[in-house]
Amino acid sequence: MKLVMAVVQDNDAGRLIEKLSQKKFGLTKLASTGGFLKSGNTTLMIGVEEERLEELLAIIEKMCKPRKKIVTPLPAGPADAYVPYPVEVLVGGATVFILDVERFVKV
Ligand code: 2BA
Ligand code: 2BA
Repeated sequence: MKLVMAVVQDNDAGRLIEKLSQKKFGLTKLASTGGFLKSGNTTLMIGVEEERLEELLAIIEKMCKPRKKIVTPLPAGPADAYVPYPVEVLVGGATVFILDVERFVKV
């Protein structure tokens, strides 16, 4: 078994969860916050049998779209040197970690 931790954008999370539930993937949704944008995103914890891993990854890839976000950096250093240039960053589709599960029990 593998544990997939997928960080996705809130905008994609609802549809993704619906699709995964339809396809009978077990999952837990965690509310999370990106360290860089400091805004909310969604982390899905999905325990999956190895033979369904590629199917799962294909669904995540299909449902999660990359989006551009504009960030205005917060002032740092002397105020008169601060020029608040907005910076464009590309977020997502999804950041996915795949871990080996040593043991999975329901008690
Ligand atoms: P359980 O299987 O005991 O799961 C309880 C909670 O544990 C789940 O809440 C979910 O948060 C987490 N969980 C279970 N399997 C997981 C996995 N493989 N990976 C990550 N987290 C997992 P819910 O998703 O709200 O499900 C509540 C109960 O509804 C489940 O109890 C199960 O009996 C049933 N269920 C879940 N998904 C279903 C589905 N697609 N179709 C029919 N019944 C489902
Ligand atoms: P955030 O940390 O809010 O990052 C949002 C986007 O900002 C990132 O998109 C990336 O394009 C950009 N970014 C992040 N850190 C940056 C930096 N130090 N300088 C310039 N640009 C930066 P994604 O890479 O698609 O990441 C989306 C979300 O996935 C992240 O939200 C974070 O919550 C999570 N994530 C990404 N890489 C991670 C990692 N190595 N470990 C844990 N979580 C990660």
